[in-house]
Amino acid sequence: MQVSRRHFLGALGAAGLLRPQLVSAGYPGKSPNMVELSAEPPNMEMALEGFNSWITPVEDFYVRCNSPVPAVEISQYRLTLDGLVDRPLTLTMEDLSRMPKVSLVSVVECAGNGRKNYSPKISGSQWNIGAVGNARWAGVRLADILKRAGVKTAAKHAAFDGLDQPEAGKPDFQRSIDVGKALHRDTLLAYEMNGQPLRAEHGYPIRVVTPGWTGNNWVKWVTRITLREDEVDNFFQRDNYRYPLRPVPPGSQPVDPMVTMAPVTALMVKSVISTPVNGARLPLREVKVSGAAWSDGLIARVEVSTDAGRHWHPATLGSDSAPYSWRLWEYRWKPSGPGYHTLMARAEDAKGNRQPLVPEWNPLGYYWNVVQIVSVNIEG
Ligand SMILES: Nc1nc2c(c(=O)[nH]1)N[C@H]1C(S)=C(S)[C@@H](COP(=O)(O)O)O[C@H]1N2
Ligand SMILES: [Mo]
Repeated sequence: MQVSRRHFLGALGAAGLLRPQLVSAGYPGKSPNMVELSAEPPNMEMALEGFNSWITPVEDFYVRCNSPVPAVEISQYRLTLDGLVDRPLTLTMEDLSRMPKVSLVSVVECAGNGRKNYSPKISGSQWNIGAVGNARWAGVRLADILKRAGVKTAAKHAAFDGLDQPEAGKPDFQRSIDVGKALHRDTLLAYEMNGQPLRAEHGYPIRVVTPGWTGNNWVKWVTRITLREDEVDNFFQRDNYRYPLRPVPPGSQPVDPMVTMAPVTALMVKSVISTPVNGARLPLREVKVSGAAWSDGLIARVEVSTDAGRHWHPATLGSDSAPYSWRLWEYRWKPSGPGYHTLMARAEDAKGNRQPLVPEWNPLGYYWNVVQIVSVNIEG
């Protein structure tokens, strides 16, 4: 067995021997290839190579924290369920670990992934392409807990609060989802990511997993679930993570977001070309064009154009597939000759949704899923 240097150092780091050297990308134990947006709170995106692997290793997985990562003493941890329920509950980690364990693979993508590319520019984290990853999540069904508490018929939304405390002057992070999604059998309170306990920056000990939905709904370090009639009254629900109900002209300001905009929920179909990289100089021989594609459900096909969109060819989909996972794909391209070539990939999901050919600007910069353009020089 070959032990890569990175894994070897990782093992030493876990033993606390090499910590200073491992402080990379602003957070201990994260791959040095990650692109750091801010060190504290930690915000970092996956490098392009991450799209070459079906399961994203935790060290490569993007991190998005609105507030500093909280420290948790597991014996003190409690999960409270209250609001419009028949029997309010308080559960320990021990209680949760005794409930049936469920596991599934799902993409999680930050709604703002790609924001950097919108024009006119939009303020907020300037994510480029890697605020997304595909992991195996395991935990308990949120529905199992909700059923124990008994959801009253008046309850329409489930609100989540986590242990993270905002920095001075900033709002707390709270979010709600509609009760239908909360009761969906695939919505989890997860305690594992890729077979390991969640790491601190990914929500230890418990996070919400809403498969097929954007990252803002995947509340980390969750300690309180409140059933409500309406959406939670919080900045991150009211004024943020909302998308216009009707398309708006580029550059317009959000107006009355609770009326004219809806929460960002289901992922939109998207594909990324990870090889070759934009600007690559390649010899004149067959080129592997590859990457990943995802949506809020299954991917039906990916097509590749190597002539600026005149012709499209089916890509071969990877064998690894799960209902909410991304799908790897590849296309073997025989360049017609030397020179500058423009490559594109477009995905279609099982519901027939396709990627747009031009960006659809929106005030808060969400759902960037326009067909990506990669240009390469074939030498000769
Ligand atoms: N408590 C809490 N949960 C949170 C956040 C947060 O700031 N606080 N960020 C959310 C956002 S915007 C995203 S995209 C995902 C990112 O999850 P990750 O850091 O595990 O990749 O967590 C979500 N859950
Ligand atoms: Mo996000």
